[in-house]
Amino acid sequence: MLRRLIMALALVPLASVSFAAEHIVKMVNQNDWGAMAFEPSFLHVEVGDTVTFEPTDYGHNAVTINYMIPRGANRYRGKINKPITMAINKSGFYGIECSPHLTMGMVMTIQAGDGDITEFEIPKTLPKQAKLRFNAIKDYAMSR
Ligand SMILES: [Cu+2]
Repeated sequence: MLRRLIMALALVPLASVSFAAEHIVKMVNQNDWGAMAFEPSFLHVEVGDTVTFEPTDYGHNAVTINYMIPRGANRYRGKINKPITMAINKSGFYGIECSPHLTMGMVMTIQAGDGDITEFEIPKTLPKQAKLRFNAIKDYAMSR
């Protein structure tokens, strides 16, 4: 009995430890999504993971679009040409923009945890190119 209890206790830490993943997103002037883009532009993570945006090309930043993130999610505003690490603390969908290139469609989507991509809402008030990119990302995510 005691031995069983000790064994059970010994297993607890292993069972409760989850390894947070660190994801990298590059900010580039051109990729398969078009001019001014995040690579990748769709990223599926788990709550507790981090996402680091790297200024691979010149003149970009990464900012949470605060009306396109889960309630209570961390908000971030990266500086131009600087990396920024975002800690993903809520499940759901996150819209991310590059501020200088939002009007050129430089946006990306993070899915945290399980979710239905059809529930990712793309506000009509966004610039046209940003809406187009978000819709293309959504189509891509649905086709996976
Ligand atoms: Cu940019």
